[in-house]
Amino acid sequence: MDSVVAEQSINRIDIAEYMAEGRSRALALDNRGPIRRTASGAVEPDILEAYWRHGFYVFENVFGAQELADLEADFEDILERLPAHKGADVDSKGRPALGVDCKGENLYWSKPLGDPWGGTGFGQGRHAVKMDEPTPGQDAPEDVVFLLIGSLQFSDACLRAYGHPDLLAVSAAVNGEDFVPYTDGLFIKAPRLGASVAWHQDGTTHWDSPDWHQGSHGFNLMGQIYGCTPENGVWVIPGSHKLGKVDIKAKTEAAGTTYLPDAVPMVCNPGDVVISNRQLLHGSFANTSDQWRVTVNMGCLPKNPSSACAAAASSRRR
Ligand SMILES: O=C(O)CCC(=O)C(=O)O
Repeated sequence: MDSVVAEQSINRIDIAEYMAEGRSRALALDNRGPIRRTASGAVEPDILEAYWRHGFYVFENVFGAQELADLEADFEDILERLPAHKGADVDSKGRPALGVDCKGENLYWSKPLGDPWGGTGFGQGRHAVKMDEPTPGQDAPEDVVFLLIGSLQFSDACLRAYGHPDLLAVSAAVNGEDFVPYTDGLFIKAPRLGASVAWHQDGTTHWDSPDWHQGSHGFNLMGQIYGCTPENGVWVIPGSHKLGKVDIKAKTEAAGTTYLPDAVPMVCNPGDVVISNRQLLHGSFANTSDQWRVTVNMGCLPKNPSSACAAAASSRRR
């Protein structure tokens, strides 16, 4: 924790206070609760209205005890099968490591508590500003996996989560009936090791489109296996999905810090799932806390991004 104290003086803010205030601001928003449906099975309109207004909504208790146990068991199996270290072909037990036979890049590594993408060209330069990189403990490994892409091929529980009927109903309500899944991954934030994901907006294709709208780049569903806290969770700027491309450098320079004062954290219990508009300005700090955060990331895009979903058309325009 010494390193966190050091960062406080650099940024001249009290990190503990920032976390506590962010939590209060997040819990004061009217964007959390179970997925509620009307008698005809539609997602309740007030949920959709709050989603479009804030750009995110915390669905509580989506995964039940058995689904959570399955997700946790699969995640633990995945952890065991990771390469013993960056570049290794075998896991810590000498077996062929997960992903070594995959053609695509499945594993993303970082220095512990690092920010591998901030200020780099990764993702078409969308992570414009580097976050704080606290010093890890002396027993920390050289590198840690913080993102696994292609989780559905490694976990049936993740596959089942993707097909959760309530989440598919939410997807149809937001995107319109014709939508496509586009990503599957696990963001892995190990206690006292997990990397930061610098502030960014997702999506690269439709920012300059003449019929760009609040839903053009779809959304992510972020299922929480262990819950998430201000210290280890994703932070967002509510409403920023309506702004178009945000100048992140100018914003952090104006704030004098990457601990943006208008941001709020996603606060979740195990089994909660956040729907998060990909155009929201969002990011996460290095996980200096003692708690795991593992996000089961699932995303859906409208099949035709320029067509407005009838239910949301009136509230989704810029
Ligand atoms: O989970 C995180 O820390 C970052 C997630 C994120 O940036 C994303 O899903 O686009």
